[in-house]
Amino acid sequence: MDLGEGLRQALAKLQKASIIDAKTIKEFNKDLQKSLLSADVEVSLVFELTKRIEDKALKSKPPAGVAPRDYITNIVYEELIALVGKSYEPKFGKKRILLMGLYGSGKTTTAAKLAKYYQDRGLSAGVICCDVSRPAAYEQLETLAKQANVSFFGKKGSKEAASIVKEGMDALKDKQIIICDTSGRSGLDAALIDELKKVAAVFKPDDSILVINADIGQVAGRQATEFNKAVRISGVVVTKMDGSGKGGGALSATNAAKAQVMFVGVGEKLSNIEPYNSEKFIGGLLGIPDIGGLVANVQNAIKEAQINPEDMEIERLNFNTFYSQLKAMGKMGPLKNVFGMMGAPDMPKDVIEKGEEKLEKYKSIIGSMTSEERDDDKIVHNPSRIKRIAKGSGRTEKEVHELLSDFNKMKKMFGMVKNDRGLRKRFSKFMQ
Ligand SMILES: Nc1nc2c(ncn2[C@@H]2O[C@H](COP(=O)(O)OP(=O)(O)OP(=O)(O)O)[C@@H](O)[C@H]2O)c(=O)[nH]1
Ligand SMILES: [Mg+2]
Repeated sequence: MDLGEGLRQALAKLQKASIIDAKTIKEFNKDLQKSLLSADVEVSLVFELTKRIEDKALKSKPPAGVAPRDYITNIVYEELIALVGKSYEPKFGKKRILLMGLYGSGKTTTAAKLAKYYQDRGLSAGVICCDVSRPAAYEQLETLAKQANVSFFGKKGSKEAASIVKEGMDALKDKQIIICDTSGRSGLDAALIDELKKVAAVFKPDDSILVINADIGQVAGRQATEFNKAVRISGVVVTKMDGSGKGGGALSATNAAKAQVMFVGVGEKLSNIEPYNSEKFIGGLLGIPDIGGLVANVQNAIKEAQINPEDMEIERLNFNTFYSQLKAMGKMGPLKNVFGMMGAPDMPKDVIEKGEEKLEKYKSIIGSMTSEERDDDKIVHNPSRIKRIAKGSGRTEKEVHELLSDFNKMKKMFGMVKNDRGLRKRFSKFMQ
């Protein structure tokens, strides 16, 4: 099964769910795990990802106006983006690009594709054939260069990659983009490392790119790490994304190996290359072509909720704000039904009814707290502090405990209000 199909099915199920609870999330995660694993995404990455989705989905609530399933979709989307790594934005300036990789990974094709890509965007480009092991490498790149309408340099029969590149740089010195194709091997052996190092020493590439075939899946990570250790790479091109079900595995493993995916090959034609765009990739997988729009909406709503000043007011419940809230309630007169009218969860009866009475008492108790204690209720829960506060305020320890318990009740209610945007609005209006 290809990664896209599995994900689309899992997401479709989630979108159809009438309620989204822990069970729904768990089921979705199971499907997600199955499809990621079948796309060759590394097992620990898969489990870390679904754990994060579960945590985020269950511990936070969608902001008003955002449907739970869109909210969850956004969480899944963000996690998948984090899994497959950042998009790449090519810079359009003079540069030398060294391509390397194992047999058949797509180096030669990519050399011509990249040269065309940059030339189509206004930069002059040329390619150098430094593959000294494959018999027809010279002809292959020469033909592709002609098709791409870019310059070509090579030395038929020469086995000296480093001297070829030196001459090639000279021959192509008026080109803004120079791309060097190198020999492939069945593995990264000492001879290949040596050859690549010699070429790099002369060529001094701005980008050293490892070309890998999407079909190798998670092995891409190990390959990126090994090449990076041996010859230092600045990024990766993943080819054959068009025909592989293991693209997700290759991208995630590359990202886990801390290598940037720069371009992806998406077909055999010379124009079939694009800068890596993880948003587009994930949108395609999820089968939501307008995922960008959906996600932007959800993200805006989340951002709005985060910068809401009412939110901050509620966040800062400490003994100072507790006192002023009690006072505000006192001014409202008969408080009994106010919270009910707002649609708030029930504020404990005695806090509401006796709020006014308690004000004086609480004022003196809070007055004997240190400013540290007023800021952080947690440290007050301590027998010697309670004793000291009671003594300082001329109140009993029981009364201090009473304050602490009322404070906790209000804090709990604030928590509920905070998580409900509509309620929060009404509440903050009422408190002003
Ligand atoms: N479908 C598809 N085919 C590709 C893509 N990139 C390369 N190919 C094909 O993969 C095959 C190998 O590509 P090459 O560019 O010759 O690979 P290479 O790494 O230079 O191979 P060696 O020089 O033998 O190591 C060719 O048939 C290409 O047409 C791609 O993005 N999509
Ligand atoms: Mg080649």
